[in-house]
Order: sequence, then structure tokens, then C-alpha cells
Amino acid sequence: LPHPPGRRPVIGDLATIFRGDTRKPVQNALRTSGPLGPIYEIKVFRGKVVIVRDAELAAELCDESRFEKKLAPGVQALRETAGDGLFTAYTHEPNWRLAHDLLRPAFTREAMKGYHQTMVDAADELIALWDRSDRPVPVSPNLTKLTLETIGRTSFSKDFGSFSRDGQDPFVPAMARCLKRGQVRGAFAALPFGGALLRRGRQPYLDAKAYIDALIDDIIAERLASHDTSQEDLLGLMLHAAHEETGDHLDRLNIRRQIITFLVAGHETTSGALSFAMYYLATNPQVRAKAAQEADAILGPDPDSVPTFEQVAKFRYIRRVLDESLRLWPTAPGFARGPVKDTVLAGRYPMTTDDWCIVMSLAVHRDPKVWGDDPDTFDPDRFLPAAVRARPAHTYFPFGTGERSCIGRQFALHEAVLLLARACHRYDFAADPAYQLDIAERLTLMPDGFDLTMVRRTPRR
Ligand code: MNH
Repeated sequence: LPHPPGRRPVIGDLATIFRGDTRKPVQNALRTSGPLGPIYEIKVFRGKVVIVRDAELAAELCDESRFEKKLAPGVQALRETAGDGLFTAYTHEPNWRLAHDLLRPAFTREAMKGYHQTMVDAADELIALWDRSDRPVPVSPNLTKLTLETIGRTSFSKDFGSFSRDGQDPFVPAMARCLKRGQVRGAFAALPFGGALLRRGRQPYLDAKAYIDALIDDIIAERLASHDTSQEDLLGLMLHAAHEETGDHLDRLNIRRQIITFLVAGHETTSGALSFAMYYLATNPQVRAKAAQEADAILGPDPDSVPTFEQVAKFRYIRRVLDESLRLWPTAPGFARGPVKDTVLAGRYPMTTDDWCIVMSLAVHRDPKVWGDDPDTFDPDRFLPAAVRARPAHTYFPFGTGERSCIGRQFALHEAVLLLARACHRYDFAADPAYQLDIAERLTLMPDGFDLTMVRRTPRR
């Protein structure tokens, strides 16, 4: 397979991966990997990663009869914290199927109806915060408050109190430290002096882990103390649901891992998606005007009116803005796939069951074969129903693919469209013309240093 030029002995492509900005390997790959063609490999020390950036190969990898989810080393490293929680489980681990079946009822349309008012209330608190701000608001940190409150309150009866605090909830950096620890451990294990480097970060890690453990204990203890076994939210299902066929329950260790999984998976990706959508609305006045018009048509002239559950599905244009934002910046920028049985990809690339590759959605979402010769241009009309029907299957996957795709997709879309609709209805907002989109890479992609001045507007009929 092709690889980036300038490969060195021992370190392999390390220098290339981090060239430019060491904190942005994913964006670096998007920018520089084009000449390597549809599929290429990178090597670092003894590790090898194959990356697919082509729509046809990606679509083939979505064929569930031949390929399945694999855990890339970066995801495997999260198992130290999330174990066999839904996201980090191997499909063959019994707890994956069990949790998938038990928890799915928390993500039906009916379940969304139950969360709607809680989502509206959390959005209201963010709106109140924006109303009070006489300075530009920090978009991503504010939206992270919203998404953390939303997952906490809807699914665990946990109020983080994010809106009554200035900075972020301590949960966010504590969790980041725990997750990073696993990844750093994986990376350092391969290095000379790795052990010494690891010892340095040990105490802060232990502190963060103790904080998270106590938080989860509280969440579980409070619910058990309420003696309410009827609540069918995510936590209720985790604690009390029995499998239809086997009667099995989730065990206590797995419940802890699921709570961590949902608190993390349930907020960072959605916050990033919302932030990118706000960025494109702020920098495309015609798009913002159309979104505001749609909000006015559905919500009417009262700036305080909030969407009903049924109305959320009616913001078709705003939904397209979100879809297009997730095309350009899928906040989970890739996912790993590998063969179920030894096979040949595209009739050219033999793969065994030990092989895997990363489908780089970020690049595939810009393949000119699918998206035309201006794939980097933001255009929500790419998601008009006729345009969607005209595209081949498996060309757009911000939520992954197959049975291991995102269980929280409807949840994220409902939450996000609701907030965007309210924001476009109530405010006019323009980005500082000097702001250049700067994207931080953590577990996910997130606009960085992006502020907006929220100016009240007058909705019209
Ligand atoms: Mn989510 C899996 C993206 C919101 C909970 N999510 C995935 C995958 C992608 C993804 C991609 C598949 C990863 C893989 O193949 O390895 N998720 C997103 C995005 C958003 C999102 C872009 C928001 C936008 N996710 C949410 C929300 C929740 C959630 C909200 C919970 C409320 N996601 C999950 C869980 C999984 C997952 C749990 C793992 C599902 C499984 O493997 O069974």
C-alpha cells in the first residue's frame, strides 16, 4: 500500500503524522493524504494503520455480511475506563448484545417524547445564559454545558448544574484525564523510558478516577434509594430491565461502564456537531436567514415559544444544516472495520480477520466521486430529499454503520435541531470576521476559540 513520503527507520511515519501542528493529526491527514490515493498505510514503530479515504471502498466496508466493527488501538485504550460498555465492547462479548437489546427502548421515538420537555428546559437555560451575556459567548464550551445537562438529566436524573457555574463541570476534565491515561499508557508502553513518563501522570489520574467513581456511585445510590423501579429512562433500564429471551440483567460493573460510556458518548460528539452548525450558520448569512425564516414559520412571532415534540421533526432546513455540518466535520471522524472472514477488498486488497482499517469519514464525506467538484463547500441543499435519493448507499456515515452504529442518533438529532431552531428563532449571530475555523482534536473534533455575539431579533410570521 502507498504510504506518506519520508518514512524513517524505527519511527516510521511519525514525523509526517504530526507535521505542521502536532495537535492536529486528523486534519493533517485530511489535507495531505489526497495524493496517496483511495487507501494507504501509516506505520509508527511496530504499529500499522490502514486508512480508507475513498467512497467506493468505504461502501464495501459497510457490507455487514463481509465486514464488522473492529476496535482501533485508540478505542481499545478506552477499555481501561469503559471496558465492555456498548461503544468499546467487542461484538462477540455477551454484554454487547445484552446491553444493546436492554437499552434500545431508551432510544425509540416514544422515548424521545419522554425526554422532550427535559431537553427544552436545558435549552431554555442556555438561552437564558445567552440572553444575559453582554459579551461574545464561547460557543463550544456553552454547548457542552447543554449536552452534558441533557444526557445527565434525561438518562440518569443527574443535574450537573452546569449553567450555574462559570467554567466546565469537573466531570469533563476528570473524564478526559481518565480516557487519555489509557491512550498514553498504550503509546508509552512502546517507548524507552515509557515507564518513568507514565509514573509522572499517575497521581492526577488516580484523583480523576476517584472523582468519576464517586460520581457514578452517587448516581446509582440515589436511584436505588428512591425505590422507584418504574422509571424507564436509561438508568432505570440498566438497573432493572431483564432480557426478553434470557431474563439476564446487566451486572453492577457493566452498569458503571455503561454510565461512563453514555455520559461521554452522549455529550461531546453532539456538542461538536452543534458548534459546527452554529459556525456555518454564523458565516453564511443566506443560510442563517433561511433557517430563521423556517423557525418563524413554525414557531410564530413569539420569541419565547418553544417547539413541541412534533414540531422538532418539521425543521427540515435546519436539519439539513446539521446534516451538512456533519458531512464536512463528522465529529467522530472515522471508525474501524475489518473482515468477518478472510476476504479481498475491491478485488485487490487481501484482508485476513486480523486486519482492519479506518474508514476516514472525514475524507470519504468529501470524495468528489460522490459530492462533486466542490466537496469542501458548505451547502445544505446536498441533503434535499431528491439529492439524498440520487446518492448511492453508504456514502454518508457520521453515526457509523450497521448494528454497531450510534444508538444515540435520534437523541442527538432531536436535541440538536431543537437548540438550533431556538437559536435561529431568537438571535441573529455573526462570527467575528477575523475568526478562522480552528478545530481541536480530542476524542472528537470541536471548534476551538469560536465566540459569537448573540443579538436578539424579532421573529415574524
Ligand atoms: Mn454515538 C456509537 C457518532 C451522539 C452513544 N456514535 C457511535 C459511532 C459513531 C457515533 C460514529 C460508531 C463508532 C464505531 O463504529 O466505532 N454519536 C456520534 C455522533 C453523535 C453521537 C456524531 C452526535 C452528533 N452517541 C451520541 C449520543 C449518544 C451516543 C447522544 C447517547 C445518548 N454512540 C453511542 C453509543 C455507541 C455510539 C453507546 C456505541 C453503540 C454500539 O456499539 O452498540
